[in-house]
Amino acid sequence: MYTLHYAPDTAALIVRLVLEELGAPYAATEVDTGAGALNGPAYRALNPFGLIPVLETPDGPIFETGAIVLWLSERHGALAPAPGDRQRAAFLKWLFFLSNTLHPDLARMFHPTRNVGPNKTAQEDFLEITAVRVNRHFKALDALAGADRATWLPDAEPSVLGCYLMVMLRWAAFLSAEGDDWFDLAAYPFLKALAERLEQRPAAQRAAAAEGLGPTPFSNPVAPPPD
Ligand SMILES: N[C@@H](CCC(=O)N[C@@H](CS)C(=O)NCC(=O)O)C(=O)O
Repeated sequence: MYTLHYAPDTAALIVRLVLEELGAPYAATEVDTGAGALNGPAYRALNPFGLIPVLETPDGPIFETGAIVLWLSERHGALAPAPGDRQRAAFLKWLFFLSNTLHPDLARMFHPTRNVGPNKTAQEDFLEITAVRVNRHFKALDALAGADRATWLPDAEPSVLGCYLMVMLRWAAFLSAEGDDWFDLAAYPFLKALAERLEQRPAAQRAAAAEGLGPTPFSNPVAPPPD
């Protein structure tokens, strides 16, 4: 039994999707971010950086989304090529691309003030430059999904990469709607097809229901209901 510390529609959704796809038993504990729980000693004991998600496991609490999903895939022997498999190198390369490059770019776009300060022009420049980068990332991922589906995003099977990528698509759609419509999933036909396929999976539907994300959480996300 794992415990996932989450807030709705955060990076914890990636972990929840993986747990649901694995069919692993877990309890989900919502972090009361509004009440400052991320700064409290109990949460800091789990993650000294005070960020979501944390997964409590028999091996101790794990933070960092990429580390959690990699650990889960290894522990359960699923959703990724196993260590030693010839497809492992490609899998790791793209997992780290998602967690080290795409994820931080998108995450920074949610917090322009935190990243470039209060100057509105600086914020607009920052968002514009980052949006160009993010679209470049999605273009590479779309080309890969089209050219090399069998090796990194199995067509019929879910994967850790698919779970990660779906939440990134969701965030891009929200950020774009709040900004100047810089992201259009239709421009990435292989990612769009993947989103439409993965969101119909029972695991994705369960995760979406748990967090109130609507019936098409990846291909056509609607904002979660207010608390
Ligand atoms: N690199 C971390 C990033 C985690 C992260 O930034 N989580 C966000 C939610 S998606 C958070 O906890 N934000 C609270 C805050 O920044 O105060 C990971 O991959 O888990």
